[in-house]
Amino acid sequence: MKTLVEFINEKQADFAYASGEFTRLLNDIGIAAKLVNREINKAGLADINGYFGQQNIQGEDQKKLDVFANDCFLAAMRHGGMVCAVASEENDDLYTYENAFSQEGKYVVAMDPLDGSSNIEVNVPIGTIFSIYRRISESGPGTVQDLLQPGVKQIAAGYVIYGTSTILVYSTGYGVNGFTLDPSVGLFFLSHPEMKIPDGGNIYSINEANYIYFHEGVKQYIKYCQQDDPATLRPYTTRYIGSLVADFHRNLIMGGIYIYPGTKKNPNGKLRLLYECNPIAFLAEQAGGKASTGYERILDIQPTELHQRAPFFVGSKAMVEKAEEMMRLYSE
Ligand code: AHM
Ligand code: MG
Repeated sequence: MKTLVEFINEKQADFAYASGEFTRLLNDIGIAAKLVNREINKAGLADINGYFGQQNIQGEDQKKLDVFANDCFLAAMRHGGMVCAVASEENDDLYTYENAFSQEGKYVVAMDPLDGSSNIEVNVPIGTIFSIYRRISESGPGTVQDLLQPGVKQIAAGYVIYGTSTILVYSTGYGVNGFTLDPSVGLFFLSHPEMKIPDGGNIYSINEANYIYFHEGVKQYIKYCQQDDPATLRPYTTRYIGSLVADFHRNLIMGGIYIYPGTKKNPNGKLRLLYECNPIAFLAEQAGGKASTGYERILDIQPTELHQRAPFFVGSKAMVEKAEEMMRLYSE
């Protein structure tokens, strides 16, 4: 039984950016995940469900658990002093640490502290997503430019799924590994070593209620998924939880595609490039899958804003390529 901490220490030597500091950063993320997990588990009991009374920059109502998770991860990273700045879904502007120790930190982090938060009240899996870069600036408080790096520059990314079990999945660019929290001892144990996404699958995940707003290529891909062709496992099956982390985690294990496309109303879709698409795309590629806007590789996009959005097609390689083919064929 290997713990997350043992695994990180063991793998440090393989890792191009190997440093005790980086190891501590991953450990701190693991600690914050445990604290958030504890609060989520008692969410139905305590007066912690419900709205916080403010809106975030996207105009969405913030919930108490969103705010708790954000505070928890920010505090865990302050404590370690390895991170100089954080871009969070819950903070309008870049969050920078004021303490001199953190300002010397070599890393910047983009995170969605509680993804899928519309599912909190109904006991459906939610998650935390994180993405780590080396800073570009030399020292002092981190800058927005430190965060505006394309996803290929990530040195690590991962998520925590708070589901029937709590699992932390991460990659430092050397494959993907998953660790399940044993709540009785409070430790993450390696449970999903060297995760590989099946090349094909029969699950497609998309919010089909938006069908009338979809690009013709997306509509045609959905039709393709629904055709009868047993040789290619069609018709596929639909699974849509409405928590990106949970939908991706299932597809990672079973094979499948998740799509949040651009629509006529919102050409860049809904999901945020820095802390939703990029980290999930990094994991998908590391597991042998693919992530695209429908036309181009997610990880190649040069971001221009902290909260920018991108259309997102991610999952099994063959399935994403088929969807891209439809987008090209039916270009509007
Ligand atoms: P959030 O970060 O505000 O929770 O939004 C992101 C979530 C994803 O987890 C999920 O896949 C998607 O939004 C669901 O959106 P929709 O309800 O439009 O299908
Ligand atoms: Mg969120």
